[in-house]
Amino acid sequence: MTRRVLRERAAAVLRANWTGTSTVPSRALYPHQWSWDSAFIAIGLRHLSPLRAQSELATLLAAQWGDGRVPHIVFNDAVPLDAYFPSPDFWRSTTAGRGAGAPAAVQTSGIVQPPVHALAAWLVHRADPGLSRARSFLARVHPRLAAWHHYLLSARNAGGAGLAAVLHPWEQGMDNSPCWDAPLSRVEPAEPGAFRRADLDHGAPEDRPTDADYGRYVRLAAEYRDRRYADGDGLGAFAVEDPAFNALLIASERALARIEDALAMEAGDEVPPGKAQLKESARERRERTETLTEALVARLWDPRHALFLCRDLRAPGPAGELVPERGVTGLVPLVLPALPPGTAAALVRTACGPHFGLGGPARLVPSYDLRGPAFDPRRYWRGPAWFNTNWLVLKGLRMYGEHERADGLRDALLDAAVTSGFAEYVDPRTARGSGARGFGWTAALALDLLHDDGRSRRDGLPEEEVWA
Ligand code: 9WN
Repeated sequence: MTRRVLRERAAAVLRANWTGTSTVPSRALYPHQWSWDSAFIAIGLRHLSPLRAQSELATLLAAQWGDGRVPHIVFNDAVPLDAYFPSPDFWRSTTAGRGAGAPAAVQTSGIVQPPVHALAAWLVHRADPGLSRARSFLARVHPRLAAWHHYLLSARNAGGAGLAAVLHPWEQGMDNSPCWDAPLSRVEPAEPGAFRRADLDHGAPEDRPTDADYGRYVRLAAEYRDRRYADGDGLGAFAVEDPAFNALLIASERALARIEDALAMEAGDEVPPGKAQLKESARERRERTETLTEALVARLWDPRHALFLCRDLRAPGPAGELVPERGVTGLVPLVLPALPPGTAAALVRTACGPHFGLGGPARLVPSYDLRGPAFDPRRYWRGPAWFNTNWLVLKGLRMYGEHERADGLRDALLDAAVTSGFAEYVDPRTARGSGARGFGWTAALALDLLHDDGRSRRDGLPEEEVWA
């Protein structure tokens, strides 16, 4: 398969999933706009159409709530209610979310997803800085991204150490990861008859979360809604500090500092935010990336596993406890440049060791421990390899100079993407596809990986800068 054919096929997926203002992850399974999907999709789309990539992010951010949260789903009101569950009539954003500032003009969910957006916005800007300036792209997204990060750093600082907590497995994005089994075990599932899953109309039951998991997802989301999406002392039964979520927040803080630097170059001091204010904010963000990285290491690094683990804030004890499960989330902090000495090397050894098997039994990084008791190569986030997490691990390998391993992973990802028909996820050992086909971020990140060649690291192409 030539690079040209791969590019055409990936572009065709993104065209087919484009609605005119954003891209659906999958026409059948996920027929609305999803938050972190859109960020990854914009990262790939910038190679085809920087204009569409800008619109992708602008559409998502237009649905931001007054309190700063960016909802995990923005619903398309032309899609029938029964096409996806939970639908707008479950979330009731315009009524239950009114106090938290949910928009009146569009229906959304009330939970969030990982903050990949500032990173995506910076990469989209760098793909065509002229177009970006002509359309004031950075100036338009900057206040929304700043409010989004502020929300996560304040309202979600449930553990008090500065890290953001997720209140629902859907917020972290790796929905049925075994990392959630212990924290979720305290949640009473909703009655099976109280809801109807739409995902099983399109996906094989053995590829998807179980009914018991769904019952717990529904209970948690309904309780949050019934608290009118208020954060603070009344946090619900599930609160977890997650390594990938926080690593992405830190990487996005760095990107937001770069965005502020770029805006400061053009700003005067007459109209706020002026040059001085932008520069000061960028400086504060850089400092914060350091303190947050320290907090991430202090709270979530586990030397025994040589991996970052999730912290279950609802477990007994003043700071909750670490969940002793190896999920791919624990490898994602490799994208951070300022890890303490030895930590990155230990993470690379873990990625390539018996539990994740990269370069050995696994072609792609599995979502969960190959040797773990809950490993299942087909079921969603309990083993299969996903393209977004693999893309992040690959960026981390590059960051720490592991170029041979990164090249091998890139080639395996491109091959798996095209042979699986741009599957949602694949068996990490055989690359056999599961879940949706024509999946948005698989196509987008394959497109991006076509640009991840030896040249970018020699010449320091713009996208490399953001990771360094
Ligand atoms: C719930 C859209 C989303 C991804 C998530 C993935 C899956 C939804 C679902 O699909 O979650 O948000 O219905 O299972 O787990 O990461 O953003 O692609």
